Amino acid sequence: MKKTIYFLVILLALTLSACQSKGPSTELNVEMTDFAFTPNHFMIPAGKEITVNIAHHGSVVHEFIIMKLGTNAGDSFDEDDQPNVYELIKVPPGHSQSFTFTAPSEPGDYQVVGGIVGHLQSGMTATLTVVQ
Ligand SMILES: [Cu+2]
Repeated sequence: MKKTIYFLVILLALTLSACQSKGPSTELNVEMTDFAFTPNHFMIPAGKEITVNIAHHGSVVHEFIIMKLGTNAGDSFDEDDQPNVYELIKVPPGHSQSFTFTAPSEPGDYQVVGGIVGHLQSGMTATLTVVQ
């Protein structure tokens, strides 16, 4: 009997943690390294205030740029991409900081990139899915 209860408790814990990682969240935890975002897919609810907790483990400045819906930075982020920026967060190396922004009101997949020269090409890219 004890074993059954133990098993059920573990099962419940696994189910709860699985649900949490799948649904949209108003709190994003992002790890920055040279040169990646971990995780590289996020899901947030449209129009809500979002908190981004960034843990920067890299050795150079990194950015977390959310591109406007329907746009992407292409092969590299440059001057032409500036008007398509929805939100830009810049983090110096060794800093772990929290930021807030308002989620876009339109559902869809938004591209996230590192905007510093060479970072996008090196793998700093992610997808932000906005759901209604
Ligand atoms: Cu970067």
